[in-house]
Amino acid sequence: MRAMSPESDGVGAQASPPRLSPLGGLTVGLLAGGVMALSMVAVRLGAGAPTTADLLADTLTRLMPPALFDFLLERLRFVAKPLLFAGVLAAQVGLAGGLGVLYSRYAHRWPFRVTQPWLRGLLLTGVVWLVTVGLLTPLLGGGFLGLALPGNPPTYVLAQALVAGALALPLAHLHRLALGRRGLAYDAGRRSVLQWAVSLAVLAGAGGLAFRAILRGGAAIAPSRPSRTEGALPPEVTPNHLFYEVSKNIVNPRVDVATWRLAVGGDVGNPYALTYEELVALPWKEEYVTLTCVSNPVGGDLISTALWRGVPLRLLLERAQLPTSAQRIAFYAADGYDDSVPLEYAMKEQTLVAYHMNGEPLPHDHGFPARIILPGLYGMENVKWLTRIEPVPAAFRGYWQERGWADTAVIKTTSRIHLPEDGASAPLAQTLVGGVAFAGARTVRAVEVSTDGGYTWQPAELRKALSPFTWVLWTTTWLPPSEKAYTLAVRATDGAGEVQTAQVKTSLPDGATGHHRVVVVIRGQAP
Ligand SMILES: Nc1nc2c(c(=O)[nH]1)N[C@H]1C(S)=C(S)[C@@H](COP(=O)(O)O)O[C@H]1N2
Ligand SMILES: [Mo]
Repeated sequence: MRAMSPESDGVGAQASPPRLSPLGGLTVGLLAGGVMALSMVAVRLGAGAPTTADLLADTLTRLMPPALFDFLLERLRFVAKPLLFAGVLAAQVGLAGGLGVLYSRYAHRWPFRVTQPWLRGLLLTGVVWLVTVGLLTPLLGGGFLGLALPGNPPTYVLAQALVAGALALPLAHLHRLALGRRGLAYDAGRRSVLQWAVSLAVLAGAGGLAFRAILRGGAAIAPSRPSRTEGALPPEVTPNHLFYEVSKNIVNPRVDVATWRLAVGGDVGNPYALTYEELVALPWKEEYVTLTCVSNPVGGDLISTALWRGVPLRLLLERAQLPTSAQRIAFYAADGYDDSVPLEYAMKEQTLVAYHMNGEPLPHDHGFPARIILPGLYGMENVKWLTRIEPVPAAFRGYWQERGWADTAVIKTTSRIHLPEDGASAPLAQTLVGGVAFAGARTVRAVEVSTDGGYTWQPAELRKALSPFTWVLWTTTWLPPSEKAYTLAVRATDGAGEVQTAQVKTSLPDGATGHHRVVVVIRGQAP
C-alpha cells in the first residue's frame, strides 16, 4: 500500500493515490451513512440503548409546537413514531453524504500518514465518537458522555462507539474501494479483489445483523397500539395482549429486574430504595381500573381495562416521611419519562405502585417491573417502568407538560358505540346497539343513545361496573322504522349527574370532548 501524503493530489497515479471526486465522496458517504443507520437500529433494538437518533427525535418533538405534534399524532396515529425515527435516520444518511464530500476533499490532508483503510477508519471512528458524545450529545440534552440519559451511560458511550465505527470504517474503506474500482489507485489483482470481498462480507454481515434485529424487534418498533376489539363489544376486562399501548419511545425499555430499584427519596425524612422482592412483599391491593390516553379522540380505541395489583403509593410515601411542605409527587421512569401529581392524588387509597396486570407480572410494554396506577387521571400520569418517586416543587413540569399537555388532567366523560360499526349496513330488524362509557373516577350513572343524530335520546341498559374506576358496558336494542341511513350517537352521564358535553374539542391539551357518532345503513328485510 502506498503512502498518502499531503502532496499526493492525484497526479502521478503510480506514486500516490488520487483523491476521490465529490460525487464519489457523496456516494461513499451515503453508503456509510446507510450502514450507520442500520447499526443504530441494531443498537436500539439489540441493546435497548438510546442513540443520537433518539435524542434528535426527542429534541424535534420538544421543539415542535404542541398543536403540530398533536395534529401529526392524530393524523399519523400509530405510524407517527416509526416515521419520525425513520425520518431522523434518513436525515442522518444525508448528513453522512455531506461528510463523504468533505472527506473526499480533505482526507488527503489527514495529519496522520495512515494508509491502511482499517486504521484510517479507526482513527476516524475516534473523531466521530468524540464529536458525538462530547459535543452533539450534550447539545441534544443528553449531557456530557450521555451522563444525563436514562439507563446506563457506559452502554450509551459504547453504543455510540459502535455507531461511529459503522460510519467511519466503511467510509475509509469504501473510499479506497471507490478509487480501486475506477482503476485509479490500485493494481488490479488479488489484493483489490480480496479487499472487495472482505468489505462486502463485513457489510453483508452488519446488514444481516441489523436486519435480524429489525425482524426481531418488529413488534417493538411499532409501539402505541390501539386496543383491538373492533366488530364486537369489547371484553369487560381487556386481555393483556389486547390492552392499548402508548409511550413516547420508539422502542420501549426492558428493565433488568435483578438490578432494578425503586427509590423513594428527594427531600424526605427517610429516603430508601426497594428491590422487586421487597416491593412485592409489602401489603398490596387489587383494583379494576380503566386507563385511557389523553390523546384518545372521542370514540377512539386508546382505552382498556385491567385488574391491577400493587402497593398503595400512600404506604411508600408515609414510610419516606414527606416534609409538611410537600405539594406534588413526581414519578421518574427508566425511559427518561417523568410526570407529577398533586399530593392529594398521590395519597388516594386506590393509587398504586402496580406490578401485576390481570394476574400476571406487568408485560414489558406496560411498565415492567412496576408502574403507577392512578384512577381518574389520564394515562400519562400512570407512569410505567417506574424508578424513582420524590416530592417536587409546585412548578414541576413533566414530559408531556413540557409539550403543551395539561397537568393533572382529569378524565372527561366519554362513550363509544362499538356496535353497529361505523358504515355498517344492517337489515330492517331488531338491531343490537352497544359499547362502553367511562367517566374516570366519577362512575357512570346513565348512557343514552340517539338514532336521529342527537335530537332525541333513549336510555340504554348498563352492566354493573367492575369498580368505581372502570368503564361500563352498555347495550340497547333498536328497531329501525324504515330503510335508510341513520346517524347513531351516544352520551353518558357521570355519577354527579353531569351529562357528557356535545361540544366538539380535540384532545390537546386536556382530553377530547363531543359525542361519538356512527352511520348505519338499514337496507332489506331480515331473512
Ligand atoms: N415511563 C413512561 N410511562 C408512561 C408513558 C411513557 O412514555 N413512558 N406514556 C404514558 C401515556 S401517554 C399513557 S396513555 C400510558 C399508557 O399505558 P399503557 O401503554 O399501559 O396502556 O402510559 C403512560 N406512562
Ligand atoms: Mo397517553
